[in-house]
Formats: sequence, structure tokens, C-alpha cells
Amino acid sequence: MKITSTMFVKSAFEESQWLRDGRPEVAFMGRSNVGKSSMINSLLRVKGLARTSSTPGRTQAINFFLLNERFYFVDLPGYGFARVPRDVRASWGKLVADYLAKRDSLVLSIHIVDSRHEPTTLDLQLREWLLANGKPFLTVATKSDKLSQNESHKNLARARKVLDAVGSGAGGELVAYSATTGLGRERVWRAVEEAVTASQQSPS
Ligand SMILES: Nc1nc2c(ncn2[C@@H]2O[C@H](COP(=O)(O)OP(=O)(O)O)[C@@H](O)[C@H]2O)c(=O)[nH]1
Ligand SMILES: [Mg+2]
Repeated sequence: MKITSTMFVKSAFEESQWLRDGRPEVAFMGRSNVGKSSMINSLLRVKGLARTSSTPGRTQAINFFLLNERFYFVDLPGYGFARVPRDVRASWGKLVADYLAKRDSLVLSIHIVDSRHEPTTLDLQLREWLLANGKPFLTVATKSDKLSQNESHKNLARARKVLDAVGSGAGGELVAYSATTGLGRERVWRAVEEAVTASQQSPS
């Protein structure tokens, strides 16, 4: 897909601020600092559209980016940062659980995990929610440039095993990614394009 326009639309802090124009949404979700914003920027080949941060756990907003005036990329707040207060952690859960349960225009979720580590308990919890809501999703293991090819293969196999134990359904695949080298970029775009096109051909 050729991207001819990218625009930051808004940060939503509560449900009443979600967009209502019905355009399809592709959401990026995962642990705090895992590389969600970097993935958005690398997919779009822009620097700094989505804000990347070395102080994780601060953004509790849902950020909407409009692409080609046709569909949205949605940057969800991250989870699992140990130093955020308990009430912030609870509100993360509610915000994302609500978004996944209620968002009819959500056509694809991109669940990002860290290719260096085994998926965390919260990663598995998120996968359960995706499966429970019957949402199509793709799991992407990012930062794979930080591993040797050998380690990367080993970790992918381990992650697949752990993730598949939760269930696979519409989202069995695990794709290796790097925002730095662009590895996996084409595979992710293909999934985005298929999901957006399918939703616009047969509106439900
Ligand atoms: N080497 C490498 N660093 C990455 C990659 N993706 C993200 N990072 C770095 O990881 C940190 C957190 O990334 P960010 O996109 O802000 O994570 P977010 O909190 O999930 O949005 C930043 O310092 C990024 O530069 C990647 O694929 N490779
Ligand atoms: Mg971010």
C-alpha cells in the first residue's frame, strides 16, 4: 500500500474521545517500551510521528493516526511497567479491555512482543482477550536486530510454543520484526492491507 498522507489526529484519554467516523482501525498493543511507537514510525517510514520514549509507562492515552484519509493506526498505551502505580495499571486494563470489546471498527490488532524475552504473563493475558473477543490479530516479535539469527530462531520457536498454549484461532502467526532494519515490514503491511481492504469491501 502506498501511503500518501499521514496525520496525527488526537490523543484520547477516555471513551467519549474515541473517533466516530467508522473508518477501519489497526491497533498496536504490547508491553510498555516494547517498540509500539517505533513500529508505527518504521511502517510509515517517518521519524517521530508516533512518539518513542525512553521513559516507559507514561502515555496512558490512545493515539490515533489517520493514513491516506482512509484508515487509522492506533497506538495503545503499554502495560507491565513495574514502576507505574497500581491504579494506573488497573486503568490500563480497563481501557484496553473496553477498546477490544467495544471497537467495531477494529479490523486488525498487532500484538507486539519482545523477541529477546519469553512472552510475559500480561502478554498471554492480552492474547486471551484478543481470542475471547474473536479479534483478528498478528503477533510480532520486535527488536530482532538485537539478536543473532540463531538466537532469534530459538526465541521465536519458544515464543510460538508459549503463545500457542493460550490458543491460536485467527492469530496463529508470529512474525519477526525490527524497526531498525525493516525486517518483517512487508509481512505486517500485507496483513494491514488485507484487513483494511476486506473491511471496506464488505462493511458490517
Ligand atoms: N534496536 C532496536 N530498538 C528498538 C526497536 N524498536 C524500538 N526500539 C527502541 O526501544 C525503545 C522503546 O521504543 P518505543 O517505540 O518508544 O516503545 P513503546 O513504549 O512500545 O511505544 C526506544 O528506545 C526505541 O528506539 C527495534 O526494532 N530495534
Ligand atoms: Mg509508545
